[in-house]
Amino acid sequence: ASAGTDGVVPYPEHCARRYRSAGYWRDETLQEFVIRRSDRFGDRTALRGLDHHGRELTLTYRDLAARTARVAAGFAHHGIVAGDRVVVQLPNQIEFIEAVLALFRLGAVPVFALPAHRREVAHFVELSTAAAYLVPAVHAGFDYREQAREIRRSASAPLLVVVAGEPAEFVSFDSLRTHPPAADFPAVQPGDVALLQLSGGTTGVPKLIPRTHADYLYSITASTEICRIDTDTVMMITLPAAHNFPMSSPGWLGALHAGGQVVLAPDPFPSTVFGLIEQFAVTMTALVPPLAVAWLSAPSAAAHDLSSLRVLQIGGAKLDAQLARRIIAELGCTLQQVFGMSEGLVNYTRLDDPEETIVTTQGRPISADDELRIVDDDGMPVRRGESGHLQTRGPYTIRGYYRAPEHNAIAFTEDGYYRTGDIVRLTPAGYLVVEGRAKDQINRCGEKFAAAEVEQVLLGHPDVRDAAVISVPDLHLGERSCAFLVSSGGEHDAPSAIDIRRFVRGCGLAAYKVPDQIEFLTALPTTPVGKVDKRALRDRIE
Ligand code: J2J
Repeated sequence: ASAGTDGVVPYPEHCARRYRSAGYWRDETLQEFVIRRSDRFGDRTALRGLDHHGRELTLTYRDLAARTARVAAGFAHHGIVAGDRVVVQLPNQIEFIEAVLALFRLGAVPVFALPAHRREVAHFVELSTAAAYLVPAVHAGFDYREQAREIRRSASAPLLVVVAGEPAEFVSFDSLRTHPPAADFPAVQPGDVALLQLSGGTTGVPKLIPRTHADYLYSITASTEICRIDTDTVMMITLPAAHNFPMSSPGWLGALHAGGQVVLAPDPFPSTVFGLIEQFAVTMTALVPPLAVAWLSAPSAAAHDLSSLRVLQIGGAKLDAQLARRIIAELGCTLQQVFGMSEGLVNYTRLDDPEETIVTTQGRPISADDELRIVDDDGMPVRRGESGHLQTRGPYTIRGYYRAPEHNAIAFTEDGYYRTGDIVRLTPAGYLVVEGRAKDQINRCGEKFAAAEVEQVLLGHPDVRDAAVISVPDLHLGERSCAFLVSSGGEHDAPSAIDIRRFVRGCGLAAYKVPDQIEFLTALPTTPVGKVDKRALRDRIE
């Protein structure tokens, strides 16, 4: 089955025609991306970072294209062909970029997992019927080969495992590079699926987001213009490079598209990134709000020259206006708020907007053809300026999750709008202000996950009879998660918080989903219709 059409909800033909004639969707694809960039920017520096050996590398556009060609040939040698899905789970290292660009070359479809994911990966492999899985050997103390073994054991189809590091019984990434570049690969079409991004999720398991070559490239190139990315840009990738934000808004793909430099930060902490900013004269990077707090309060800020930093993008979670003002005052750079989503729609404050707009709004859409609808609980449009549920459709917003018809019936309106689950209002100037969230999700440090996913796991504990997970405002994380549990043995026989945490981890959930706070109740409060009353739980914490 090809990822070109199967399981993907297409854009209606009249919309596709409009997006092409308006010039949003072009003939360009991500398949030729690295070759075209190399033709144009050959000897310029494209990428700096560590490889899996811990070596510091600097690659020109020509180097990157040459390596990509070899890695693509290596994947092809092992049977990966156009349309195959390949789950990529690598940290911010050179091999991540090489692998993704090589898969694009082949017309294969990367599926982006985060290094923190554990049992989630088995789900991505199954859902996408992946042909291959790409991992580090050991990263942050975790042996991914062990995880690969387990996934391979339970997978319903053969799975090629490629390891960036000591491969054990698997294929080593280094060996992929030994293959002579192939002459050519079958051409993909602009409307084909280029990649599968992860959704934060609002149900038991995270959904996959099919983005096409044309729609993704449009959002990237339009973003490079809005953010004024050019050959002088030095973009540091501070967040995990697999995230939609640092990948495409405009992210590392945008920086490479415009001929700039990409610097991969192996971790986002001041002790690492301040040195990189100084060493490579970084001009721009993207952060989530809790990281910005960590940067501002780092004692080492004064010891480094951060004056090269021109634009700091903050997004992924709500940025408090006071913090926004502090960032501008203390870092002395232009702040850009970014309110985006892997499903598509991205809003930016513009670089020359008045400071008040930058501080108090989350920006406006990329495209004149981004359609926004703000509705009340009954789906009726609210009066302009009032807050309501944001629905959107447009030239780079998906019409459905991958292989998820039942969920799509809920997550999308009949006329193709995506129900973002965000509560927003519009300012008179047409800027969005994010007021809250209707979806049952936790946004912890910018990592989103569904409350239901953790609740299901908690209910599997033999001593837990009922469970509800909510988000609670947190000084350091933005939001932390709190699990309310009802023990089967009654109040005095409740398991310990340590036991619960160990259990959740043992079930293989990513660490960021393990409840930060655990409270026991004799019963969960319910609403008149018998649903768990999460508002009452929230009030309890406050
Ligand atoms: C409040 N909530 C925000 C913001 C995202 C660019 C930037 C971010 C993402 C991203 C992205 C917010 N203020 N500034 O993909 O390309 C919350 C909303 C939204 C959800 C999407 C990009 N910016 N959010 O964060 O898919 O709830 O994408 O619906 O990870 O994050 O999360 P995600």
